[in-house]
Amino acid sequence: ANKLGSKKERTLAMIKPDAVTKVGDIIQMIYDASLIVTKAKMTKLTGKQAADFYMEHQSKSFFNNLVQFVSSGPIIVMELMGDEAVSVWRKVLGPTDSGVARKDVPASLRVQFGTDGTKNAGHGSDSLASAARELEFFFPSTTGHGPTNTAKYQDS
Ligand code: RTP
Ligand code: MG
Repeated sequence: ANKLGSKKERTLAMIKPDAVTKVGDIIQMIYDASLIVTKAKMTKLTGKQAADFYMEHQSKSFFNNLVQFVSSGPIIVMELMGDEAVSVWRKVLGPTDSGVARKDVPASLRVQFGTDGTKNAGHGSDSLASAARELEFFFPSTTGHGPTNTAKYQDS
């Protein structure tokens, strides 16, 4: 914690396929929340990679829809950094269901750019532990043996 009692954190933000064209507005929302973008890339997940990423939800009724949706087109993933980045970014996203989120004031990212409980524009890590796993998934740490890393995740 710093002098003000807040903690610098990193989190994984994903702009889902339904909102990649809104990347400009979304980056503005990131800056307005006093977070900074420290890593970013546009990519596309295979169904298997999407299932891996969301494996905590594999027993849920919505799992197949979720995997299908998140692998349906390009996504943008970012490492965000700032005071309490994990909770701050989830607050920017708003409630999971964009339909429910629509009742929120002020308008969250999911209100503005999402559609429903599945097509909801964005993802944010839900804890520091999730953030560590998800950042490693998309931005694997290199082991110091030159420019090629042995990524669990690779662009394809
Ligand atoms: P996320 O992980 O994407 O940041 O979203 P979240 O924490 O707010 O919600 P979570 O419960 O982790 O669900 C992950 C994603 O699955 C899709 N979903 N569909 N009932 C449904 O149709 C349903 N419920 C969840 C959403 O895309 C949600 O963001
Ligand atoms: Mg979640």
